Amino acid sequence: MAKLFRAAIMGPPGSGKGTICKRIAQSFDLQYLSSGHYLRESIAANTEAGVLVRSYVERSMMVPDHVMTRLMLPRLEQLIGQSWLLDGFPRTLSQARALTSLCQLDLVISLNIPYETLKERLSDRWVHAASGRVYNMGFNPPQVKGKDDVTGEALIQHDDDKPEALLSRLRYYKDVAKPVMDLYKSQGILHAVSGTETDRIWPYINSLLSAKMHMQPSDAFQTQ
Ligand code: G5P
Repeated sequence: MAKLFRAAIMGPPGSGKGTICKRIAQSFDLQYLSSGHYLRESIAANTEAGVLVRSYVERSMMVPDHVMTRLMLPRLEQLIGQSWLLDGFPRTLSQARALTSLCQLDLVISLNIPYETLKERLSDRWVHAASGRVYNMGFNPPQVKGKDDVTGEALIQHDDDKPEALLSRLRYYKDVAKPVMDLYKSQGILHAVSGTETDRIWPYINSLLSAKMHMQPSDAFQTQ
């Protein structure tokens, strides 16, 4: 039987978590769980959680920990016995501790992307508000300028992607991410990856995953 493998990707806004996770999930056949996606989904469905988190997500502010863990942990509990990859969760020490109470991660990748690169990318980022689909005018442009590929609806740009707002978001990210990274470093599972282009980082991540998936200690009988 295949070994279980549980991984998470951390990184500041615009670091390429979503882009890289999609590649990993496809190449390694892992269940992919994105906190941002579940938040947007609950907002679109107008659930109780969606109403609660809307104002945070719209302003790119951190959703409170207890709401995030209530959103993510039940989904992970349903995946007992499966391998998965987390994008954007955990983001705080409290979230990381809640996750540890459920299961142990095998690998955490931290994307270390220079501020100038993030600024350039996010100022060029356009999103389809209803679905959260993300485009970049240079890297992955829509088929028709200003329109979503699937629905043809207009794309928008977030105020939070403007340079002043971005700088304070990145400072905040660093402060909350540091203790999370320290925790995973102390467990020997943190791998920091630096670079300015996803396509150049990808081969390294690809080899790292290939190596780890064949040597990590959990096995098919692991239940937590
Ligand atoms: P999200 O959706 O997790 P963020 O802000 O953490 O949102 P974001 O901005 O979506 O993360 P990303 O996933 O790291 O960025 O990066 P991406 O979307 O793949 O790439 C960014 C852009 O760069 C895209 O346009 C992409 O095409 C482009 N790009 C990628 N690689 C390259 C490259 O090599 N070159 C170029 N030129 N471009 C490239 O969470 C949304 C909100 O939900 C809340 C927060 O409010 C958050 O703001 N939230 C949480 N709150 C509390 N706790 C949690 N755990 C939370 N999770 C989410």
